Amino acid sequence: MNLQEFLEKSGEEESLLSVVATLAKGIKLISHNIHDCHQGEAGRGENVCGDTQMTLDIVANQLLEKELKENKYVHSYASEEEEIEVELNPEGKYCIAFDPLDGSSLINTNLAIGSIFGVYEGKDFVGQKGDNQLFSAYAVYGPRTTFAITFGKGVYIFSLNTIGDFVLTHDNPRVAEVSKIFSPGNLRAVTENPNYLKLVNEWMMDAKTLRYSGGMVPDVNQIFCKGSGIFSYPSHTKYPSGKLRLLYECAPFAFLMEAAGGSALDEKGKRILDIEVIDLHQRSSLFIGSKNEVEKSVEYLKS
Ligand code: FBP
Repeated sequence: MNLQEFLEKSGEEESLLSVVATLAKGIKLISHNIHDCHQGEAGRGENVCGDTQMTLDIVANQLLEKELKENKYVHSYASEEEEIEVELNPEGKYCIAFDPLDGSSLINTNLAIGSIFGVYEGKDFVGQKGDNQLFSAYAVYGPRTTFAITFGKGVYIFSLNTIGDFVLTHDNPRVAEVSKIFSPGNLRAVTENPNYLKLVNEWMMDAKTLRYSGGMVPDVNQIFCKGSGIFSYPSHTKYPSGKLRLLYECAPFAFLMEAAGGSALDEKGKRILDIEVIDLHQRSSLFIGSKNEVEKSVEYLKS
């Protein structure tokens, strides 16, 4: 089944489906730009023609802005690349939060990167909670380009084929309560947080398998694809509230994870989807993945 057929059968509102189709188009364009080697070196100042090259984060942001502006249902967007919210269509009914290119520092080493989206009804984000999302999604740009989506029940992962169609390749994967895989982000925190050191040691002594790429999108994506796992990113001195952004990274992934039976908490044990947005760029710590592992980890951090 391709994405269009899936959306037609979903029973979701026409306007929301049209936004999903717009995001899918944006992802194809971003994927194309990533694979264009002229863009791959972007961010080095001027190109051979003397034009200032833009980093791919900015290119991705502009591509999404252009596509979303053409969709009358989109009121506004907030992006990790923009300081403030950008209004697109005053009559629109949805606002969309996104990280256009997460992990862009990994591009030149050719590791996987991604885009992340959260869609809300309304005209702004402040005062919203992740729980209010109507739809969230992410794209992975790896050896394959994939698009994982949820309307809140079940996760569906589509892979881009050679004729430009997204085809369903992971039909409602579930995330088991326990896991033998761990992805420990921000290991620097062990130098000042003995509880995190204890937790990572516990994972190692449990003979869990380490899978960590340095990009949150591929690292959490593998939890859906393998059906279990835990990804952690606690706070430490450099990032006292955690590094990852609530609106662009934590909330969309938490919405997907709960839809697949997993869990997402901050290091104090608060459910990510219950945290109110008070600032577009607010940060959070994050423990996400297999439910029992997430709960146990947070207990460790609190002890
Ligand atoms: P950006 O928001 O700056 O893109 O950073 C996000 C991210 O790249 C995540 O994908 C990843 O999990 C994390 O930073 C890794 O950060 P670090 O290597 O600094 O621990």
